[in-house]
Amino acid sequence: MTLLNAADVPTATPHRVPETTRADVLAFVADIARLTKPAAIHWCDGSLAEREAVLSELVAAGTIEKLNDDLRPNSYLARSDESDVARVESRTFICSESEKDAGPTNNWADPDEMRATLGGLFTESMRGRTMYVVPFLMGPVGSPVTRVGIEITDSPYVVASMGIMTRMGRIALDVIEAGADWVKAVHSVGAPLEHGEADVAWPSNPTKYITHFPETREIWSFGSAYGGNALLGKKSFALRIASAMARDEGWLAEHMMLVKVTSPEGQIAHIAAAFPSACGKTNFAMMQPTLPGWTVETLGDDIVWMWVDDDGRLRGINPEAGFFGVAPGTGMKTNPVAMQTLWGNTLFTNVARTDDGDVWWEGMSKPVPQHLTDWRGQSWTPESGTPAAHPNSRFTVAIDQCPSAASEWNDPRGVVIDAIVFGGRRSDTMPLVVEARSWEHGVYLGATMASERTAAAEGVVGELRRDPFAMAPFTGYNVGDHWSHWLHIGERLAASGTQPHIFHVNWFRRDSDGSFLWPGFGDNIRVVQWMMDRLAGRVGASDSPIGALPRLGDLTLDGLDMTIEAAHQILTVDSDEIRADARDAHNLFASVGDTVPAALMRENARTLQLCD
Ligand code: SAT
Ligand code: MN
Repeated sequence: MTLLNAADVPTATPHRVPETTRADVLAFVADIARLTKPAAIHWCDGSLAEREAVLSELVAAGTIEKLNDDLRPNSYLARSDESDVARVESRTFICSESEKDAGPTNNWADPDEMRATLGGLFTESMRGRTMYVVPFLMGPVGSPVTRVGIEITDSPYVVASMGIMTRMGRIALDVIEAGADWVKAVHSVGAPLEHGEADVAWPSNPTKYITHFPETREIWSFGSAYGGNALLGKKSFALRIASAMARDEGWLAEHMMLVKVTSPEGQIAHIAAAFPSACGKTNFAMMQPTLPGWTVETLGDDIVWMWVDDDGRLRGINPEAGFFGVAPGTGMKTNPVAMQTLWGNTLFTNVARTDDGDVWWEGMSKPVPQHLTDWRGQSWTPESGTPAAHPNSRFTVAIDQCPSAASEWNDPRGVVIDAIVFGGRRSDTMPLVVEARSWEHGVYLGATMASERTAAAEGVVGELRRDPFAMAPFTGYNVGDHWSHWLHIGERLAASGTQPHIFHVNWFRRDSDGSFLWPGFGDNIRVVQWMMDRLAGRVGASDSPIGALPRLGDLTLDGLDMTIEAAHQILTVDSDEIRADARDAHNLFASVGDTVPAALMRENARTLQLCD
């Protein structure tokens, strides 16, 4: 089978023959090749041999280096360009036909104008490079919400990462071959190579565009090779495009982690929790409970797709197959399961390297090594005064390496969701945990959640930002319509009497001298225990303007190094703070405008009323 007109694509390496008969796939690949003029085309099959070839190519190019095989088998370290280290929300666009559909939380661009801009940027943008065709599945084979994409990219680093983060290659092409619809994703680092020109270790372009066309289900990304900017199965597809699909088709695509919790008595609960990037989803997903007899098993750490099943219950899967986790702060004390997961077969990005060829980052261990090579590739000592690992440095590793992975993680039937948790990083105002009064009130808590900024995206770290459903940068349509969609799903679940309980948590509350009041990590099981008591109807609560709070005696606090005053402080709310917060939430609603559901306006008014 000929893939392309030979005149269009100069052949540096032999083309692999695509094993698809789908004319739409062949046309897509041919069109993009004609536009971007790569030196070669490689169809990814997802095989081990292919993976090894791509990794060797990356080593040869200086993008990654192999770590010491005795210390970290089959693992690699990538150092990105210093200007390409996180998602770029200011360069991320939703190009819906109407501006209103993008809503106030997104950057909107006219689709025709954006297509014209992209047409210019992508013209010959892959010159001198190999263009990889990366078919990938989001979700296990056979789930009702599993979807397929094809990412075309000129970055072998993206290929290696997508191979870990998704079910990539032949497995996805087979689903397409069987007739599935698929999402178009086009990615270029935007750094064409002239004949004979030497490459840089991390090709990228100062001009960046991360663009989404929700109506035609397309993604075009230019200029960055980092994380969610470039691994287009993740935020771009599994959240921005999938949320638009989910709205149209009646399901949910959310920025959540998913766990299975088992109590000593054998009570099982599946909990989906939404927190903004770098607020502890991965730590929660891999929690090692400090209370005896409890287990937490991991289903996912970043994205959950949920649907209403034939029995009217909410079910969820994790569409991903790997973790792209924040390295700094991950250590044997904070997340031993992650540390065990990272024993080998891991691609690290922007962490520091030890002199014996292993990795290191802030928070991994005490004592701090006396000498390192930092994320920029510079010699580093504790006196350097700069972080050795970039604050948004990452590990990329397959879920099946995780010792706490639940056996259901790959089950197409997913799991029944018993509880939904929202949370953010708040020094004040929000208590340790509160249970929503109703589904509508729970949607209000999700819609109005706020969090202090982290290094996962550009912006001033620490600044408080409203981040509805932890989806502010990820909802591919109008945020108010997203809230209506949640209310609508709630009505469907109410019909079968199976609405999950909704909670809001805050692990990050501080006392007046700035130190954290709650130990967090494995001790968060104490909060989960209260939630499961609530699910089983075993425990009461005290009312507050923002919902039901545990009473002091309801939470197992023994064994904690915590004063009664501190416990009291995290389990109570201050009416003045809640009132101020509800007023600020009202400002958010005013900025969203007429798409805010009336039910949420009522919840806002009720919150203010209860503060008096
Ligand atoms: O870079 S990613 O978007 O994949 C990580 C994150 O921000 O959660
Ligand atoms: Mn995330």
